Amino acid sequence: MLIKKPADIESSEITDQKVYLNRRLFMRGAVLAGSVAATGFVYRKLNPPAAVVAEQPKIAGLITTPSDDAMRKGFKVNEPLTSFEDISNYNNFYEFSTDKLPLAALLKEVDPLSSARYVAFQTLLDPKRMPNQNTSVLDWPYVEGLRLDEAMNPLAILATGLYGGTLPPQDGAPIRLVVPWKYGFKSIKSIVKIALVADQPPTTWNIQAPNEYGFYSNVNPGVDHPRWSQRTEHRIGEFTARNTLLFNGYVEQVGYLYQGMDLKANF
Ligand SMILES: Nc1nc2c(c(=O)[nH]1)N[C@H]1C(S)=C(S)[C@@H](COP(=O)(O)O)O[C@H]1N2
Ligand SMILES: [Mo]
Repeated sequence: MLIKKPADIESSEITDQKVYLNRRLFMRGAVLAGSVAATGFVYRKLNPPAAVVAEQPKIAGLITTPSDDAMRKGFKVNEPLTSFEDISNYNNFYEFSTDKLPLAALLKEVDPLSSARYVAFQTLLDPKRMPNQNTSVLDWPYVEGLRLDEAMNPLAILATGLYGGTLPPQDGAPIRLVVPWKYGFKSIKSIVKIALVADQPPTTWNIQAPNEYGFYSNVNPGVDHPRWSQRTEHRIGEFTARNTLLFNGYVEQVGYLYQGMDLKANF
């Protein structure tokens, strides 16, 4: 099987780390900038320019308690900022983890029974630390699932890191699924339970809106969401739309999984 190796992927195809980590701010900024008249002001407020590192006095290894004045000025280090060049090129794999294990390796390790046809995943249920679990916006805990052969595909990744560092909480620490050929919600975060099951397991967005979100949720420009087209997509940090690619461009790697299936019926 062919898998895109780091060398096959142009660095221009990888989302810059700064852009990735700030994308919510960015998207908020973009929405407001589009809808509010004072665009420049609002945009600058939500996306302040990068902090300038001021010349710092040498403190020769002394650990001091910061004065109120220093605290007001904010956090600064006696280090030059990492260059944009370094940040955008220090990636060894896609925009994802370097610490990754294909899910397949784990499944082989447990040697599934022949009756196991699906893999079911469950997120941590902890309303104290995840306050929205006190609301009924979704059915908690978040659950997801894959067919066993999908889960065995080397592109179905269990990730514990991002850009060579540990996985930030908001990206699903300590361990999450990454299924690059499916829509984002299949990539369940902060997993606490993985089960091999005989029947197709329930999935959160399918429970929420069964006519809008199917079990498969493969990226497919030819199958529209009932409320919007899937023909084009916007990449984070880009202003112009791109054509959506079938299976997010991984036809060669995952196409065999869906041979002969009606992808409109199995959306
Ligand atoms: N447990 C859990 N996993 C989740 C979600 C969630 O709300 N809870 N959101 C999903 C959605 S809708 C998307 S688009 C991706 C986003 O992952 P990212 O924030 O790391 O890009 O996570 C998915 N995994
Ligand atoms: Mo999403």
